[in-house]
Amino acid sequence: MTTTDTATEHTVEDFRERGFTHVPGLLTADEVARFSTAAEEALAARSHTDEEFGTRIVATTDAWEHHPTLRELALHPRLGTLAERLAGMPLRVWGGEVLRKDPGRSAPTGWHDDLTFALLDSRLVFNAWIALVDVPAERGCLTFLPGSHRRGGPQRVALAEHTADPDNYLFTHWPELRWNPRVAVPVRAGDVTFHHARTAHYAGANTTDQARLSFLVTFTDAAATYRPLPGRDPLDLRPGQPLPDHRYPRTPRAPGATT
Ligand SMILES: O=C(O)CCC(=O)C(=O)O
Repeated sequence: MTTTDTATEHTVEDFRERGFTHVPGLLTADEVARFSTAAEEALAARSHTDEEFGTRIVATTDAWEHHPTLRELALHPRLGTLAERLAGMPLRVWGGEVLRKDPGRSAPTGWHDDLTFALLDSRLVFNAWIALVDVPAERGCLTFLPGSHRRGGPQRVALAEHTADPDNYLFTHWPELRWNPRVAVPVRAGDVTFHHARTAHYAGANTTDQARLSFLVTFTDAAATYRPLPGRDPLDLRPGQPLPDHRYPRTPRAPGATT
């Protein structure tokens, strides 16, 4: 039985109710080995370290567009089929990057939601965080605030609020989130967690002696349009423009996938 077969109603409900879900065993061990090698190649070719927000994550820039093996991962039919089941709507791939948290000089990824940064007008944006090594809590697994994607108030705050106070802007704007249970999700190599762009999340520092390596794929509603943010307009698209198919392809489906 494949992972897509086991994307049960429970997984879909979990994603919609809690704003995240964990699917074990998306990738085989051979795939993990191949995509990890590709991830390291892409990091060596073109990467930057996030010092601005202090996470010290080493990340690629548009790896899914430049590295053919990572493009395969971003457009992996099992992943795409799962993503569309969770979403219940047609999707596009909007991004795919390698993230590495090195041992030694690692730091936590502060509490944030992804919609604050999203350059999209979209009914739904969400990430698939694919583990390419085992990631127990000590290596910096993701931690979520369940249900936080359904909080009241504005859909998203101004990017400037995050810039002014990257680790606390969510709690300043939505103080009730402080009292939300926090759910850490340790993952094995080849597992994937999906989280809604409005779900508050965090990741601890990597306190182990092995790098934390993952690949992040961002999905959006296929009908999304480009929406630059004040001071942030990096793409060669007009505000309100539908996303071009050649650059942001529709999500591929596994052969025989039904819904
Ligand atoms: O990998 C991390 O530490 C953070 C990732 C993240 O924020 C995300 O996937 O949205």
